[in-house]
Amino acid sequence: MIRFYFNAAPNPMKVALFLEESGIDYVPVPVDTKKGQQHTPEFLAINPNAKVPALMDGDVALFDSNAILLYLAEKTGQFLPAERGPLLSWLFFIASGVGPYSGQAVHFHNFSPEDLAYPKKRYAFEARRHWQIIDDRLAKGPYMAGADYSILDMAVWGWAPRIPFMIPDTPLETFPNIARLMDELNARPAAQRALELPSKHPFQQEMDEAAMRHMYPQIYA
Ligand SMILES: N[C@@H](CCC(=O)N[C@@H](CS)C(=O)NCC(=O)O)C(=O)O
Repeated sequence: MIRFYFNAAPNPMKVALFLEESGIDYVPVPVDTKKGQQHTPEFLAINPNAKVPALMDGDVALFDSNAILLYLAEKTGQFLPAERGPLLSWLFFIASGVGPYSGQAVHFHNFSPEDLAYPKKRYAFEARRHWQIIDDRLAKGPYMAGADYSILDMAVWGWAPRIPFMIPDTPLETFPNIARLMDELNARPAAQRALELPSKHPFQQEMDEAAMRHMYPQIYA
């Protein structure tokens, strides 16, 4: 049995989409990062990086969203592009570029305790550059891997809705091919179920000082 450790953030949602699309049996386990549940010894034994998502497949512990997507695609044989070279390149590009730059851009534009011009400019610039590369890729075919819907599209689906929160004055439609893919995926019943999953659990909504301490301890160091 698979246990899926999650909250409503972009990286866990990619995995929620795969789990719902594949029909694989799983138990959702909420991890309320605003309450500091990512720092418990039990969770750190699964993910020493203290972040969601994480997954237990029997006694195999997995962490990092894109690694989990690849693992599940290989395990089930579903949503796995046939050509391994491009799959690895795009998956690692998303894991090492799109995700981190997007995360830092969201942070400096929305959560930084100081209004810092240069980090805001650098990360918005880099986020835009990375998303443009994704949009250009999607201009060449319906999906990231070409003809078929795959884990690469799920990895894009997690972060793309946050574009307006990371690049000022930039609605999602600035990237028409990404917007088209989001519309298509969001219309899928599996995406609807994935999006509803967090609302079935009582996650703390308020970003109070305790939540800031759990999630951004460097502010108080
Ligand atoms: N590289 C990791 C990043 C995971 C990550 O940053 N997760 C965020 C949510 S999207 C998190 O757990 N934040 C809580 C915290 O930093 O305390 C992945 O792709 O899974």
